[in-house]
Amino acid sequence: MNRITSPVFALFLLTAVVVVIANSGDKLVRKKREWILPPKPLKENVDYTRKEYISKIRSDFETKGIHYALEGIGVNKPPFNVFVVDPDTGYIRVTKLLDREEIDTYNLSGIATFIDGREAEKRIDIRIKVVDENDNAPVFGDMEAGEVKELSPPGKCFCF
Ligand SMILES: *[C@@H]1O[C@H](CO)[C@@H](O)[C@H](O)[C@H]1NC(C)=O
Ligand SMILES: [Ca+2]
Ligand SMILES: [Ca+2]
Repeated sequence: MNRITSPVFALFLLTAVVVVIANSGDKLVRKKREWILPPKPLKENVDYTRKEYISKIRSDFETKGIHYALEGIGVNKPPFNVFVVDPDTGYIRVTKLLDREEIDTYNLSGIATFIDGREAEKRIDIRIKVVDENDNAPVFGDMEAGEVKELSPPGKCFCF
């Protein structure tokens, strides 16, 4: 790169730098709006209930008086309270073992509000995927579930 320090090249460089700054300015603003630690997929049948959190939400408006909440199926719609969030820390915990054959993806909304109830941020989509485990292989081969019920009514014992 000897002798290419022409004014034109310098100008080109300067322009490029300006363009990059302009672009990243836009991106920076949007990045600031991302207030989630992206949740890792959770495996079905694995007990995560003792983990301090499986994901965190946090607002940039942060600290004083921000209150966190969740909404969605698995929180305030049945099945209730599979996921809970600490209103102060934004830590999301799971309270049950998950069953992928029941629900394979939880689509939750994270909400951050000020003390006066105003939402501090746009709601954030939190998608939690449940990873499959081969736990529902047929045990009775071709036998239908109905047959099993007929053969063994609940509460009765056929002890020979
Ligand atoms: C969440 O969204 C995905 C994709 O839109 C969908 O396949 C899935 O069924 C949704 N989960 C629930 C519990 O509604
Ligand atoms: Ca299952
Ligand atoms: Ca499974």
